[in-house]
Amino acid sequence: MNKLLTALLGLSSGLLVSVLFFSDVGRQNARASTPDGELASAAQKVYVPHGKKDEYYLFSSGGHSGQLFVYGVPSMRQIRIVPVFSQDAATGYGFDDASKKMMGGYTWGDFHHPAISETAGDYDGQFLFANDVANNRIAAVDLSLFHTTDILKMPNMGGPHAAVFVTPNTEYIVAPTRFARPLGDEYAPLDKYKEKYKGVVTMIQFDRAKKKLNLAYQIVLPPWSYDLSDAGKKMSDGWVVMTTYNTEFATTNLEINASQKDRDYIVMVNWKKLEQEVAAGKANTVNGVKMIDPRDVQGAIYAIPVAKSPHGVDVTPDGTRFVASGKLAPLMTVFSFQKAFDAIAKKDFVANEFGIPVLKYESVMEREVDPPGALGPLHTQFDDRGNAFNTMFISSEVVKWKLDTGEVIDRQPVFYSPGHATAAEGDTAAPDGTYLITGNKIAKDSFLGVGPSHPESLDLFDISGDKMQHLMSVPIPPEPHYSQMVKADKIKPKLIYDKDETRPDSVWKADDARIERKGSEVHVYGVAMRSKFIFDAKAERKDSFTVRQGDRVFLHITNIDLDQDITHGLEVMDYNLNFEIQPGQTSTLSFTADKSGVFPIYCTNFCSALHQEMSGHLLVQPK
Ligand code: K7E
Ligand code: CUA
Repeated sequence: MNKLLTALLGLSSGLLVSVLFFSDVGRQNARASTPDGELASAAQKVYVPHGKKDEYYLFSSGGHSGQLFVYGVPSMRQIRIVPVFSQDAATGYGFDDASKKMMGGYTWGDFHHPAISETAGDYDGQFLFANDVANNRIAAVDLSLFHTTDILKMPNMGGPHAAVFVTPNTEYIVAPTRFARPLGDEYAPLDKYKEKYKGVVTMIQFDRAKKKLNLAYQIVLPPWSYDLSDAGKKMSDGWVVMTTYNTEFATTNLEINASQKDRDYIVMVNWKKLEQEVAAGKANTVNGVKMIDPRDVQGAIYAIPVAKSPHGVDVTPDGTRFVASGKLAPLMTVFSFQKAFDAIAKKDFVANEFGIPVLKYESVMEREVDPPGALGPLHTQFDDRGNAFNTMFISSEVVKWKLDTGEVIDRQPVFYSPGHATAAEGDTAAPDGTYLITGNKIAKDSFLGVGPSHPESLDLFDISGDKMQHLMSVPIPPEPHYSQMVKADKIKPKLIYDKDETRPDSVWKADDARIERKGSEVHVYGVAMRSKFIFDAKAERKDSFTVRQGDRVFLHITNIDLDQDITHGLEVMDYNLNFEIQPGQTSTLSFTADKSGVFPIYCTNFCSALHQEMSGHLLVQPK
């Protein structure tokens, strides 16, 4: 066991905690002695006066909150929370019928890695994709509405952690699994791990017109753990690279048992080849999904040894290299796609693991970068001038180094323990080289205390010069893993929902509001407008309606205020119901009126001076 592993394992015994503590005292002192001039320059760079807008949107994953956090850069003001995998009372997400159905019975998700849709290797700003590691789902968020438009459940998976990464034209959204599991929801004891358990990569397509995700096919792999992945671009377009750990096949006590071997693997898969094979009908069907074994396809899969238990793997903007970060070996390894292709052509293989040809490390590796004292590299980002930026979880810093030479150019402290970093336009073929944020796991002394658990934080750096400049820290709810920083003018938000006159449940004129009864179903086709609800235009009291106890009630409400920012909400008292209807939107909320009595209804979203008057009644006649 090396020293670092001992230190990592010492986390539970408090050893690592004290290591962190000492280095942080040094950081606090360094921060306190920052010259005033430097502080003033940092303050000026992040100040965005009222009336001016930020240069970038930052979309940060919300981890186990299941949400997407939207910030502006460089002000680092939080602008929005978009619910993706978790219920949200503020927007009624997970309450109305459509979003409830989309969530598929789950009330939360563990969202790690957002990816913006790409066209020709550039963020096109139309959609954002998200993964739920806990419940095997992928979501698509429409960035014109800032609303989740589809969620896809993936069978045969064990936590799509290495997701989501998109290919350069969003041909595929790539989602490799973290835990190997028996296919088809089958039972198999852990003793049968090596034979019965499988790793899987799900390849998903997205229909932009219908805003729908579709399962294209799955790739079956050895039962290793797939940690992170990235898609090739330009000369490496067509390939996906993934880091693995637990190539030891450990089934218990992974912190020790999955860290035995000196090397794990980077797996390279050629999705263009597999796509052709699947199209030619060469796939099996498992649990309703087309599944292909890449070992049956000549030239579709290779493994490259890499320093043990790597975490991130990131393809350079020009697509010529990929950089792996060694969680347990404190170094970054630069690999060359060209060298890999040459080694494949020469059949320069050292072994065969599970039927996968293993390329010789020395033949594919270009350089190892090992800055002294820099510990716990997790993720790599890039600028437009050939530099790489690495987060160091244990030594709490960002290291800037030259891709061509491995020369370390700058190191700056982070407050504290960064996981991912995100560079402006970072995943594109042409990053901006302006800003970098780190998603930090520990905030410690950074903000006012809020009890035993502190917020997580984001640190913003100006990376336009040779030296990085730390500009500010902001708190963020749990938990920032990866994020996407995209030029503000690429996002085209709509001000009003498109008026869809073809929807049978929409009502666009107040006079058309009506109630239809079908047996025990009551359908209310109503409108919300400043400052009233109209449920039944013909009734004496248009803002109230009566049902019988046990009826199933459907509230189809259209917000006919076609005016930006005029949003209405609707709650039904004591029924635990609330939803939001944005301008031009029709939303349906259904429930069973199982309690008899009188239940006030009111608008929950402040919409006009007479918002308080925007109310009515649900009357439920006892059985
Ligand atoms: Cu937090 Cu990308 Cu799930 Cu690394 S992962 S830190
Ligand atoms: Cu409508 Cu408040």
